[in-house]
Amino acid sequence: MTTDDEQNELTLQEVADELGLHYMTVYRYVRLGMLDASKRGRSWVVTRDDFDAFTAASAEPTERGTAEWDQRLLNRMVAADDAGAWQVVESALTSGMTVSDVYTKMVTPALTAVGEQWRDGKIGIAEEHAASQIAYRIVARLGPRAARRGVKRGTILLGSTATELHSLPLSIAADLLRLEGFEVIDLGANLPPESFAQRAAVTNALIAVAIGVTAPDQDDEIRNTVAALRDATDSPILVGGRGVGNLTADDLGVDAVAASAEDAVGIIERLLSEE
Ligand code: B12
Repeated sequence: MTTDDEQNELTLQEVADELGLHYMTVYRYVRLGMLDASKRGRSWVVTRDDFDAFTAASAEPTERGTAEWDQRLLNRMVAADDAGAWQVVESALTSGMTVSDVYTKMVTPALTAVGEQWRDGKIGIAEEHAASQIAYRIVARLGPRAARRGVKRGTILLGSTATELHSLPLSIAADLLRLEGFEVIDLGANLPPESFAQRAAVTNALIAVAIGVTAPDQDDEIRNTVAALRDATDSPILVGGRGVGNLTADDLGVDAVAASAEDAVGIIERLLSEE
């Protein structure tokens, strides 16, 4: 007996037959995130809807050509396909994307889409967690490529509030700042204010402290963290991340609010020139 789902699914061999392609070509499309597929037991299957979407997309080239990197990465992340996700990143790097581009044009939009799919009930917590783990492994592999040789522009201490659990955005922001020549110490999420402050007090060549917040309703926690940091250091303090929402620097008692890691670079340069 077959379920409705099974009737609407194609094996990779069936896809290959319908398209007149070799099985391995179709398998490559899947592993490169070009054709959406999921595991059924030990085999990959493609839903009829995804097959139709793939053939429609192949028929009319999009504005961005065939390399819709963020979408391809998203497909592999949601399918919990770690090796395939890395293959997409490697292909993007080979085609000339920079590490910074991979973070801002692929990993961040893919994670944003994962968050939206989870919020809209299209994927469950397990898929969201699996996708996030894959993102972590991508960050780990990209990390060495974000290191810059030579004299550093000073140290930025990066951390979070005690109730913030999102550490991935911090890791990504850290690498984006490293790519701009800063030394970055990333203390991660879930950080007690007094520990953050103690580390700030003993950090050499500290030019700024950045607090990253992604979860909503962190206002009071941010203020607690800022109060502890102000007692420990005279360095400027900035706050960044989507959890800041509409809060201003004045609301939070900090020197600046940065919408993105790219913005943070200009803000830190401005704050240093004002000192
Ligand atoms: C992975 C994930 C998790 C994982 C985190 C794993 C980890 N170790 O990081 C887990 C499962 C723990 C989690 C938990 C929760 N999550 Co969550 N999560 C995500 C997800 C899918 C990806 C986050 C991510 O890494 N994004 C990639 C980063 C790089 O993108 P970004 O945040 O846009 O960052 C950019 C800028 O903001 C900036 N930036 C970021 N940080 C910093 C720091 C500094 C200093 C600077 C300068 C700049 C900067 O630079 C980036 C590049 O430009 C997002 C979806 C999304 N839209 O991001 C939801 C999301 C952030 N989560 C959300 C929610 C609601 C939660 C929970 C409350 C769910 C719950 N009910 O329990 C909890 C919060 C727990 C807590 N108190 O922290 C919401 C937040 C909504 C909001 N802020 O209003 C989101 C947006 C999902 C959604 N669409 O609703 N989550």
